[in-house]
Amino acid sequence: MKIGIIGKPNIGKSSFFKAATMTDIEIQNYPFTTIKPNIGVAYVRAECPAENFFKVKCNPQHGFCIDGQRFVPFELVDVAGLVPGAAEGKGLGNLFLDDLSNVDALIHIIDISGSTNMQGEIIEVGKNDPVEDVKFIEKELDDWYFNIFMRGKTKIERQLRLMATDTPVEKFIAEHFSGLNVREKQVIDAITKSNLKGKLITLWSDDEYKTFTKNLRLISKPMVFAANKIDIKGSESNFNRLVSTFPQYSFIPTCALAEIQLRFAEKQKIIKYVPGDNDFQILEPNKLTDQQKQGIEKIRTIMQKVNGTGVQQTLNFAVFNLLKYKIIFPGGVNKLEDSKGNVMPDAFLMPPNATTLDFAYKLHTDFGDNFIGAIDVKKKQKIGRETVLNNGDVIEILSSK
Ligand SMILES: Nc1nc2c(ncn2[C@@H]2O[C@H](COP(=O)(O)OP(=O)(O)OP(=O)(O)O)[C@@H](O)[C@H]2O)c(=O)[nH]1
Ligand SMILES: [Mg+2]
Repeated sequence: MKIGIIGKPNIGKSSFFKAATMTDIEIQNYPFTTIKPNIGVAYVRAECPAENFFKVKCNPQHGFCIDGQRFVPFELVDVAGLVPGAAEGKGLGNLFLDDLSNVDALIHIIDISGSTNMQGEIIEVGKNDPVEDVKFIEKELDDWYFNIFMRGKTKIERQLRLMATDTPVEKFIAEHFSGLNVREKQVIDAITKSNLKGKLITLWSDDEYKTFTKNLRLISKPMVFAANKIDIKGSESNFNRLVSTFPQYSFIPTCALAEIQLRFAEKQKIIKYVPGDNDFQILEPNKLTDQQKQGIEKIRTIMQKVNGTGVQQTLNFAVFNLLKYKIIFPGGVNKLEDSKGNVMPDAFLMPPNATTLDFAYKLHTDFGDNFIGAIDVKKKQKIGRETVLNNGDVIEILSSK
């Protein structure tokens, strides 16, 4: 599972990425700092059943656990900034959208303080309207999908003519969009949402092509908005205006800069901070200068206002709300450790409809092929192969081998 970061230049995409992945990448106060994509590991935060349910300490082999909060890894991608007209080659163009073609969801970062213009140049706070930022990125993404569709339309129509009349069009459209990770089910949903069910593709109007590709984009690349630079004065009123202008979208106030500072202070053991918390504790006040203390207290004030820095909240929203993924833990009724004695070492992100059998296959092909049953370890109950798993389940797979 992979999530991409998108937005115009110089608004904090790489800062968000750096805070989430703790990798050392370039951040500058001018546009087009990032050209080649940054790919890294971010984490989604969830209650750890080891500490919260079984009351034992865990030893994660992937990700980590702090105070009973488990951090499960997934891939995050940060790309160059988009400018209006990118589809026609403006700025760096939109070729680098290909770097986002296989992501499952998008985090669209905007400068909520309105202090960067459409090209990403710094301007007076409040001079840019973030409403326009939302609109133009949407247009670029819509153009991206529309152009890909139009390039393949003739081929799709020809394929349909050659095949039996009952061959579903979604098969060909999904194949054409396979580079963007689009699945047949998503094409069907987009056709239904566009009121085009049953209408021959050759009879769709130009407007209907546009509606369909927009819906396909929304369904196959769901998006959450991170309203970044919320620390800058005047941002809050912009935020409220944005929320009321686009009631259909989700906006999370963020301060990527603060999250970077907190995570580095935590790494140096200056503070105790669990990513996603709305507060932190200073461990070594003597090691801080007055200026540093002032800086860190300023961060605390922002966090109290908007309930944390918003970075972890955005990552969690993308994984759990947009994609509806679930975290499933392998375990046994009599044994929570692996062969090396690590307690609940693994946690897996599974798609929304994943069943017990899917989980068995995820663990090992042999478990899937020789599946004879499974146990919900928390409830100590047998469950069937078709049971859809719940977020936070601990599952034991019983296999005949
Ligand atoms: N005040 C404030 N500044 C921020 C915040 N996040 C990032 N910045 C600043 O915004 C500027 C741009 O940050 P980057 O992370 O490089 O932005 P980007 O979107 O990756 O930029 P490009 O790669 O050039 O498109 C830097 O000066 C950051 O320090 C924030 O939450 N608050
Ligand atoms: Mg960047």
